[in-house]
Amino acid sequence: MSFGYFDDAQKVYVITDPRTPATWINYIGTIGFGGFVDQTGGALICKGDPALNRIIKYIPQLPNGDFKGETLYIRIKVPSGYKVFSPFYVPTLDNYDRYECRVGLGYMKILSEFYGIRTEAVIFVPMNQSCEIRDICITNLTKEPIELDVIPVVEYTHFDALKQLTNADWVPQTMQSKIVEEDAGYKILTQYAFMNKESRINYFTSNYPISSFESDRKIFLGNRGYGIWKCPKSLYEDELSNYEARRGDNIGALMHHIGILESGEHKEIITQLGQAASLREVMQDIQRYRDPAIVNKAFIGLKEFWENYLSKIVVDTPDAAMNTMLNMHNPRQCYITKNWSRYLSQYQLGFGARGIGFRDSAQDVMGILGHAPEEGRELIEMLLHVQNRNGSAMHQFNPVTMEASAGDSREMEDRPKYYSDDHLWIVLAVCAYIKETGNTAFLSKQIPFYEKDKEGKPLEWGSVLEHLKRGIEFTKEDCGVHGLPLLGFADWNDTVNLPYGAESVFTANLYGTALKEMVELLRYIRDEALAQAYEECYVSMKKNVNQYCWDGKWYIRYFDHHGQKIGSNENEKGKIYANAQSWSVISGFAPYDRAAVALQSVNRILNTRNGIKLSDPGYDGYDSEKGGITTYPPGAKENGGIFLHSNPWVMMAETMLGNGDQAFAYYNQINPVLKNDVVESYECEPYCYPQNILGDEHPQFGLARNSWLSGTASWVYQASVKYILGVRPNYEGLMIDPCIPSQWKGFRMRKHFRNAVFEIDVKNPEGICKGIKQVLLDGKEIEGQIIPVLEDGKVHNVQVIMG
Ligand code: IFM
Repeated sequence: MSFGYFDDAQKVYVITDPRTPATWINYIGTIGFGGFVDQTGGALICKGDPALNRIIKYIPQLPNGDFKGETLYIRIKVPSGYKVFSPFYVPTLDNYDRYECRVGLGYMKILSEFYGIRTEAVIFVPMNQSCEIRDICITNLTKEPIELDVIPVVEYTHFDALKQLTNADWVPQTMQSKIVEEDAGYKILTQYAFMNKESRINYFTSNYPISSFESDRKIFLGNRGYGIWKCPKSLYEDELSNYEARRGDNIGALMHHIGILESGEHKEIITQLGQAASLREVMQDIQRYRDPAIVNKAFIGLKEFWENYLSKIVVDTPDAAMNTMLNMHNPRQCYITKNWSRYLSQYQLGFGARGIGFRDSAQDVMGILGHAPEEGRELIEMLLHVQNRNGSAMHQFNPVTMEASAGDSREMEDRPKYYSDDHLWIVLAVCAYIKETGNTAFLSKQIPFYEKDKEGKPLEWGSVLEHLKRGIEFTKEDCGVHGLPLLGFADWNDTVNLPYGAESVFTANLYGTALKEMVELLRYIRDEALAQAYEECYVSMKKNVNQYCWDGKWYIRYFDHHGQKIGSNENEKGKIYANAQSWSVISGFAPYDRAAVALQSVNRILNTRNGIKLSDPGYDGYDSEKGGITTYPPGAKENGGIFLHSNPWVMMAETMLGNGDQAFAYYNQINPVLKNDVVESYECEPYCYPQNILGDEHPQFGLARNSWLSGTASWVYQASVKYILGVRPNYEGLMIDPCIPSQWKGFRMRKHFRNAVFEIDVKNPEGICKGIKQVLLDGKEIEGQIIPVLEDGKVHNVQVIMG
C-alpha cells in the first residue's frame, strides 16, 4: 500500500492520504527562521535557535491526530449554526473527498476538498525572511452559494522549548499577547518573545479584515478548560472573545468572515507568522506580503534557488529510482542536514538534545560541496572555531552563541571527555572542499581555536592547515597499548562507551583515511617533508591494524580497557561490526585478500533485505561497561539495527574492490523510493533517508525511524555520485572512475566543476563494472581518467568508454 507518489517532472512527492503511517514532514526556511511542516499542516517554527527561540509548540510525541503548532479551520454557515472542519484533516479528522500534500522544494502545498470546499494552501518561508507564509486559496466547488469563515490558528510555545515542558508556573506567567490595529484596518496579533535575553515580538496577521481574535487557548477551546481542538467551543459563536492574554497558554486565532462565496468563486487569504525585534522593524515587510503578487514572486524566488542548487549535478542512469533520488530528494536532504545538522527534527529537538554536531556537520558538508561549495566552506569555518588547541574538537555547539559542549560524555563521570573521531572528519571535509573548488588559499585562512581568555578572546589562532595538522597530531599522540587510537568517550558509534584505555579500530581507519588525504594535499601544495612524515604515520597505523585487528574473517572493532577484543568471533554478542570492515577498505589498510574476505563477511552475516546491520548479534541486556549500545533491544539502532549511515561506506568499499553489482544492490535495498509500496511497515517518508531501520533480530524488522537529519544523506550521495557513478573532484581535475552494475549500458551526468560544465556520457559496451578504455574531451582523447580543470565558463562534452 502506498500513501502517495513521486512526480519528478514537478519536483514533488505527492501524499494522497493524510493518515500516513508516521508523521511525514518537509523543511521550510532555514535555521535563521524556519522549521518543519507536516502533512497535516502542523508546524514547528523557530528563529535562530530551536532550543532557545522556539515560536510555536509542536510536540511530536502526541498522537498523530492531535493539533500540533498550527492549523486552519473553516466554518460553513448552516441553518443550525456552523459546520466546522479543518481542510488539513488534523485536528477535526472529517471525511475528505480529496486530499493532496505536495512535498516540494522548501514548501508544502496542501490541497483538499471537504464539504464542497477546495482549499489550496502553499506554506513556505520567503528566502532570507523571518516569516512563514501560508497562501490559502478557498474555492466553492458546489452549485450553491456558501457563506463561510476562515480561522487560522497557531499555538505559541515558551521560547525555551525545554522549559515549556518542565516549568508549568513560570512559563505560563510569562506568556502575553496584544492586538495591534493598523491604520489601514488590518490587525496584528502579537506575542512577547525573547531571544538572547532581548525581548522580541512574534506576530500573526493576514491580508484580510479580522473581525475578532483569540489569544488564550482555554477560552478558544471552551468548556471551562475541557474543550478539545477537534471542536473548539468558541468556533460555534459568531465572534471570538478578543481577549489579550496576560498569562496562560497563548494562541493566535484570527476570525475572517469571507461572506458568501458563489459557486466556482474563490478567495485568497495570506497569513504571516513571524518574529522581529519590534513591529516597526518589519511593518513594511508585513504590508508587502499582504500582496498576492509579492507572495508569488517570493515563491518563485524560492523555486529559482532550488533549481539552481539542483542543476549543479544532474544524472540520467538506467535506474529510475536512482534518478529520482539523485536529481532531487538526496541532494535536497543533504542541504537540509547541512542547514539543520541534528538541531531540529521530529526526533531531535534542540541544543542539549544535540545542537550542531561537529562530526555530523563535518560529514553533512561533504554532501553539498558539488552544489553550494561556498556555503560548505562557511560551515567548515564555523566548525573549526570549536576545535581545541590540542587538536580534538568540541562535540556539539550552539551556532548563535558558539557555546560548545563535550556532548554526552558530560554525563558519564568515569568516561573520557572527548570523542576520538570528531576532529578527523574535518580533514576529510576541508580536502573535499579544496578538491571541488581548487581554493588552496583557504588553507592559510586564520581561524581561532575554541579556548578563550576571561574576556572571551580566543587564546590562539591558527591557519586552516594548522587546524588540520593539530587534529592529526592529537590522534597520533593519543594511542593505546596496541598503538591504535584511544576511543575517548566514543568514536562514530556514540553508544559504545568503554572506560579509559579502550582503543578504536574505526578511528584507526579514519585516521588512516585522513592521513591519506593529507599526504595528497601536502604533495599538491608541495610540502614534501610533511607528506613523507604523514606517510610514515600511515604505514605504522596500517601495520598495527593488520597485526592486531584481523580476526580471521573480518577486522575486530575495539579493544576494551582490559585489552579484550570487541567485534570478534570470540565474542558471544557483537561478534562483527560493519564499520571495521568498510573503513579498513576505505583507508586502504586492508590488503586486497583481507578486504575481499571482510566484505564477504559483511554480506554473509550483516546484510538483510532492508539494509546492512551495524553489528551482529545484538547485545541482550544492559552492560554498564559497554554503555549505551546495550540499552537497546537486539536489532535496534546501533545494537544490531540497520544503521543506514554506515551502509554507503560498504557501497564505497565495494566499488574500491570493483564490485559494482554488489555496490548497487546495497544502494537499491535502502533506496527510500523503492519503499513507497511497502511503506506501511517501513513507516517513514519515502522521499528521504532515515537514520535507522530495525534489524532482523527485532520483531518489527523493517520499521524505519529518525528520518531527515542523518549522515546517511551525505554519504549515500557521495557513494552514488563519486563512487558508483565515479565522478570525483580531484586536485588536478575531475576524476572519472565509475563502478556500475555490469548490466548497465552506460549513464549520463551533467556536472558543474570549477567554472565549467561537463556533459559526461559513459558507455559500457562490454558489460563490466569498472575500468576505462578511453576518455574523449570535446572529441579529443585524453590520457588517463582525469578531466583537467578548464575554468572557461563553457560547456564541455566528455565521452567515456568503459572496457
Ligand atoms: O555518529 C553518530 C552521530 O553523530 C549521531 N547519531 C548516531 C551516530 C552513530 O552513533
